[in-house]
Amino acid sequence: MGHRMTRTITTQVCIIGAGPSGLLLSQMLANAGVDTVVIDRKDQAYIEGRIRAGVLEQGTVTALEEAGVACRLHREGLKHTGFELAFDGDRHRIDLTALTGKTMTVYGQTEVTKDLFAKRHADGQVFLFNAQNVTPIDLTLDQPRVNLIHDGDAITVRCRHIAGCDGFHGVSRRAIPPDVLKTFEQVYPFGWLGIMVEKPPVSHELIYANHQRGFALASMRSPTRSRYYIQCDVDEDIANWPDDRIWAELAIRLGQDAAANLLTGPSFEKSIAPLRSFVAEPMRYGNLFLAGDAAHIVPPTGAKGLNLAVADIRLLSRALIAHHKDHSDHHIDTYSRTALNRVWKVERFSWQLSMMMHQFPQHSPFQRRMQRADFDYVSTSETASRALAENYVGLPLE
Ligand code: RFL
Ligand code: PHB
Repeated sequence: MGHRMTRTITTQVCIIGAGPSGLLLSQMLANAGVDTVVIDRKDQAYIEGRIRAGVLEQGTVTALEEAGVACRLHREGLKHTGFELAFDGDRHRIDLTALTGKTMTVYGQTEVTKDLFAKRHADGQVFLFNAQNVTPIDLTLDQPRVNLIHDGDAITVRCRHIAGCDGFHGVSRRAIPPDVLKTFEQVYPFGWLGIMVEKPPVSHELIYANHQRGFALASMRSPTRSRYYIQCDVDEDIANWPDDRIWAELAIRLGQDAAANLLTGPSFEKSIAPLRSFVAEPMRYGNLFLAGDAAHIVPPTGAKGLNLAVADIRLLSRALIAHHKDHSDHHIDTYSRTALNRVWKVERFSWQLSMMMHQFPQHSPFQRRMQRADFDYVSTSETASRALAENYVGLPLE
């Protein structure tokens, strides 16, 4: 197939992926005077429409503040000082603020993404949307490149560094030679069916419930918009879950008290997400750096995916700025080790909370009792509650 034109673009850092990781990185680099080009295989409307995370750690909010994109977040975000755990109808509140001095903020990933796009466009950021055949090459050379097809033209982006922010299904991680890349994975035997509803949430705080019939989560996006999840089979046909069945199941799993306050209505988004734990090591190969979902996946139970991505970007932006502005490679050389150190701790927390809160088909009555004991211990021990809270509000950057 012939291409109309061949074009070369030169920049300092080529960012693959315009999700929250790639957008925030380009913003932080731009603020420091480092030039980037951002490539995505989708377009802006598609990226802004992807409904995913909803809960931000204080460290994430600080990063967005420092990047200069937290104005609307401060206006519209909901501050949460705690959340609830439920086990077969019994409930226990984790007072995050009393236990850690910190809060969480409910503000959708869709909104974070919109705010970042607005600021990047205002600053004149170069984006290449709907890019095809995106291929990072010459990764161990001082001038790596990213080749792609854009609007029928063959484009080469020449740069000094490449940031692989292209999510779990992206090309960056796969560009690392197989004898260098180590991956670690656990797939869970269920998924989360999520719905969005234009009704006030059942409770002003999140409720994570483990019930004999499976996990359920009551979350929200605003005082008038709620987000619910229930555990289902991974290969479940979504057609088997009309809204009525979801509401009936939520009423049972969240427990009687919650059921009494459940405001139902038609859902306007419904999808099933698989649950996975995944880590790729190292997060750097030559002049390619992985960040966010490109390098690791956590099951959503701990609300950590987006927050972990932002933590990576804080470390990576520091490293790239030090190189391009201060000619220091210390942070570049320690990026993978420093990031992975935190990644594994967040993986541990997300895995542990997932193990505690779901119904596993293969579980024996003994393992079921272990989950109950976990819940009872957290409910009665301030030390156990604090350990959970410390992880939930977000571990220190390093
Ligand atoms: P993204 O958001 O996947 O963005 C990657 C971008 O790369 C593009 N891309 C490519 N571009 C060019 N060439 C290619 N070959 C490409 N391949 C892919 C894609 O089009 C996309 O635009 O990764 P990023 O930026 O690292 O962000 C990570 C977060 O999106 C993710 O961790 C969170 O959404 C996870 N997550 C949650 N995280 C939280 O912190 N708190 C939560 O409450 C939370 N809830 C969730 C979640 C994820 C969920 N799903 C559906 C996976 C709830 C759900 C249901
Ligand atoms: C969400 O509101 O989408 C959400 C909240 C908490 C989680 C996961 C997802 O742990």
